[in-house]
Amino acid sequence: MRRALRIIRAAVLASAVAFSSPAGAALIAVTSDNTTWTEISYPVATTPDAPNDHQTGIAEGDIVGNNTGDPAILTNFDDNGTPGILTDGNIAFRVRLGEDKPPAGFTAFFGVGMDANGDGAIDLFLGVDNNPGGPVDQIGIFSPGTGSNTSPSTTSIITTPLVSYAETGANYDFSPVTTIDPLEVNSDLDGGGNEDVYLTFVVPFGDIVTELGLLGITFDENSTVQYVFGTSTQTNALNQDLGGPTGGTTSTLSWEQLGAISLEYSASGTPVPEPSTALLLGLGLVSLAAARRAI
Ligand SMILES: [Ca+2]
Ligand SMILES: [Ca+2]
Ligand SMILES: [Ca+2]
Ligand SMILES: [Ca+2]
Repeated sequence: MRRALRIIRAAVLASAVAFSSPAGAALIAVTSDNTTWTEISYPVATTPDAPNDHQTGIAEGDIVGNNTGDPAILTNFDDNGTPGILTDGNIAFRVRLGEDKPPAGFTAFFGVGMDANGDGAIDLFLGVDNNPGGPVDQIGIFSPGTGSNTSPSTTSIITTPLVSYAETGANYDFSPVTTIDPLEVNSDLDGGGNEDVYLTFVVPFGDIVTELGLLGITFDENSTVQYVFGTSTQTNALNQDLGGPTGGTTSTLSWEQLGAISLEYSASGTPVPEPSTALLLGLGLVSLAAARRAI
């Protein structure tokens, strides 16, 4: 089975290379300011992440941000200039962290868990693995472990990426917030005395589509996804800080119960509207009718 999957993966990747877009297609500029990015929000309209709730005492792993001008997590998408093709282009994420602790540069793991089929379980992780214990600093697409991956306590990450990318000035950036966000309100949200920083990375979207396809999930830029974000001092779990809740990195609550999974977005970054009141009312009447029938 595993060998068959490898063969399928190789074949799909080969075809992806064969049909890849010409060089020079528009890319997301990793230092572009926040005004061109989409802020990721949570169902509970609280601070996207509290300062000083990280588990390790290292503010470089403390996700910080608010809803009043200093966003914690943002996304961006470019469609490769091919609006008719929904599986190419690039997707990017940006997270705000409490400081750049010496040595200069990001020296931890930042993971973006994707629930790409709405069942509450993380299907893939995208991430920046700059953990000193790792083989090399890299961006990657990672597989979750064999647990249910529905809560912090059931989630793990296979440390060897399915696909990896060398970090370059085109797909990776780690910059002080005042150089990234012209609308900056407070540049030190954790109050630690050091300017906050934005970590930004880009992943080729087609590779995500391919990996989800191997899991049996059909996905394109219009597909709905929810995200879990976290930092870690080891690549195999998000042990440092989670976007959303205060603490909770070892919680047995589901991602949703914990408030650690985002609202729904299309992969291209458009918020998916909540079901309308009329629809909810309709569903309520249907269930009421069903309940009456059951009595
Ligand atoms: Ca935090
Ligand atoms: Ca550092
Ligand atoms: Ca899922
Ligand atoms: Ca700070």
